[in-house]
Amino acid sequence: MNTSVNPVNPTIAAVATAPGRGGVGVIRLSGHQLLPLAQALSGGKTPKPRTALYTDFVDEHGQILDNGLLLYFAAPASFTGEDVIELQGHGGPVVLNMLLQRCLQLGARLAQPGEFTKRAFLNNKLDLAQAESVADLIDAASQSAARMAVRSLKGAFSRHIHQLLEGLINLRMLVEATLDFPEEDIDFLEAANAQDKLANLQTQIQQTLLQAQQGVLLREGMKVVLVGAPNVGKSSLLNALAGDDVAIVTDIAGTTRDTVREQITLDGVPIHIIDTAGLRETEDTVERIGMERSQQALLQADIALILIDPREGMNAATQHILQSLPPQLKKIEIHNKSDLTGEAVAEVSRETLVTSGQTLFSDADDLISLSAKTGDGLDLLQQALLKQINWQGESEGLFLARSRHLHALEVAQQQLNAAAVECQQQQIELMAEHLRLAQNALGEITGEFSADDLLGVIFSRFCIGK
Ligand SMILES: Nc1nc2c(ncn2[C@@H]2O[C@H](COP(=O)(O)OP(=O)(O)OP(=O)(O)O)[C@@H](O)[C@H]2O)c(=O)[nH]1
Ligand SMILES: [Mg+2]
Repeated sequence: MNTSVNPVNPTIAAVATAPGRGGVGVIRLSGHQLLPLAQALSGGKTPKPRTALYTDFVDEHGQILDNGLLLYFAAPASFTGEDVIELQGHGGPVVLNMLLQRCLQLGARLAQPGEFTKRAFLNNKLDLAQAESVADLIDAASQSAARMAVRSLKGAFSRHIHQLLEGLINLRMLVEATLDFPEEDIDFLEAANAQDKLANLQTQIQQTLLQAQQGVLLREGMKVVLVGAPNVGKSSLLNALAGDDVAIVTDIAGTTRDTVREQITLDGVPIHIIDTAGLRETEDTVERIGMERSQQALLQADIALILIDPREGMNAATQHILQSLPPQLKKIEIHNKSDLTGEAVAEVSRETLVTSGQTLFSDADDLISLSAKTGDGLDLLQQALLKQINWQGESEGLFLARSRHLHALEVAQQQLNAAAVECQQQQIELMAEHLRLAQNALGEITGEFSADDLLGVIFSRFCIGK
């Protein structure tokens, strides 16, 4: 029997639970008119919509494959807006695969990553920002990120964008009216406070952009790379920050050969820390490759922590690599082993160095003296990291933004600024065009103006079954 009656939108099926063993495993199906498929799977039973049906799941000969719950959601009252069936069976990979094969035999095909959510979007069950927050919720690296993702999923971010859009559309109506009825000249716009309305929109979008920048941090975090000469304590600092023995620490110079990665969260922000091989002149091939990797890691970093033992200063190899770093890379110089060197645990900025009597060996703007071994001064480093990325802390207005949203907001802001210039010069036609482009940019966030290829990119990053 083939229940896939609509060749345009075939029935899709996927294991929705994570791979591996589990108490329960879920298979999810979406398509048109799935009742016959449900009957075939359950050996002739007819499930009621939104009611759990406890049943055997059977093959084409009536042999029992598994038993569990069958949930049937009739279109359009489902996640995707189509008929949806969920099979909750036993969570073993073999039994789930047998069930999945049975669904395929009944006419379903394997779902692509994100295809369920994509259908929900195409059927107007979610807008694009909400659809993205489904993936963000699943990928959330911290509780704060998860809370923000749920807020977006429930439409907080979309409502915010719609509010902006509403203001913008109101303004556009005024401006377009001026153009359509030439007798309504510039005085008409003045009387309607068009300039104030535009200024108000500019302020709102500026605030939204700031929140979005914070939201991107919360979602994507920052990459921090530890560099320095061998034995300065890079791996010890990684372990101290992670609160775990992630990397091997010994007093042998050249202990770390490969890059070691660990993720921690600071105040909800995911921080990806990369420990690298110590930098020095060496004939050892493995160590040399390790040093090349250190350099590569630095190129992808947001912040470099340059570790130094102030008694030794910076060695030539570290100096050499630091010179080739991208200028936008933020740097913090760390004077480690304060328990041995006697340097006071402190955070000092470049400007106040003279009064503190300490020396900076790099071109970093910030110096922190600490001890990776005792943990003294670790809190100063944690605060400095959050300060470097300008993290303001979790707040109600925050939403989990993506770079895509940031870009769209920036374009909208530029267009509004350009519209303000044209407004002042009484170039109403040009003003109208900039406002139109600003609206398009905002519309991209919620998916009102999204090209198919953009949708493809967004949904392909989801997991299968979602
Ligand atoms: N007293 C003291 N010892 C430290 C401190 N930090 C690290 N050490 C010691 O310094 C030695 C080297 O530490 P590692 O963390 O392995 O140094 P590394 O920079 O990772 O060295 P490589 O991997 O070889 O580049 C070890 O014996 C650590 O115990 C510190 O703050 N105080
Ligand atoms: Mg090391």
